[in-house]
Amino acid sequence: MLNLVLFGPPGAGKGTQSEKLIEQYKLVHLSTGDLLRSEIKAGTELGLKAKALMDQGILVPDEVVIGMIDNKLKENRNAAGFIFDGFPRTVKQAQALDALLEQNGTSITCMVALEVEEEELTRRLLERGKTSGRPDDQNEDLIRKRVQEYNEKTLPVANYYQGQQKYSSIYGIGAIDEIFGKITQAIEKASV
Ligand code: B4P
Repeated sequence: MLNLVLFGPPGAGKGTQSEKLIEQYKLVHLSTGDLLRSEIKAGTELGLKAKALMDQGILVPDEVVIGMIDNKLKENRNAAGFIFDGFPRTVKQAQALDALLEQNGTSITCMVALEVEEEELTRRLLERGKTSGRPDDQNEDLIRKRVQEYNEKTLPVANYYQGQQKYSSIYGIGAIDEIFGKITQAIEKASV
């Protein structure tokens, strides 16, 4: 079973690369950002609470996202593996994910971190904001806030996987297919 964590700051290319990885490895894609946005679209109570935070560039509480992932893992018991995109975003989420996977007799295979400078992240997200309709992509201050949240709360997750010798880092600027090639190399190396 292949369980991959795709890691990196907002706009690093996690969603973009996930689409290609799902096709290549037939994994179930679990993006907490997408799951939260579908709750918002459906107008659920969870969605309303999440929207208030996401529109300010702030992380949603751990319990909320851990609960969503727990449900999705249960719904997909027979999957060939999972790609976790935008999750875990805190050390508490990483610990919870390990515990949930252990209950199913499996574990994370590897974490691949995409490294992209802040200037390029801002440029990409503002560009996406022109067509995505995502409020969190349309304002430079908000993007700065999201990067700040990442640096403070999410970066320690990299150390967590480093401690488990499951971490690899890839430079995320360049052609999408070139970056994809480097990610698949890292996965193959971790899977032997
Ligand atoms: P996400 O939906 O995860 O948002 P993201 O980080 O912006 O997405 P991503 O990084 O996948 O975008 P991509 O690079 O593919 O989260 C949104 C919000 O939800 C968070 O701020 C938070 O509030 C909340 N949330 C989500 N998960 C949570 C969790 N676990 N805990 C708490 N809160 C959570 O795409 C960016 C753009 O770059 C695209 O337009 C793409 O075309 C472009 N691009 C990609 N690769 C490129 C390349 N190589 N060259 C040029 N452009 C490229």
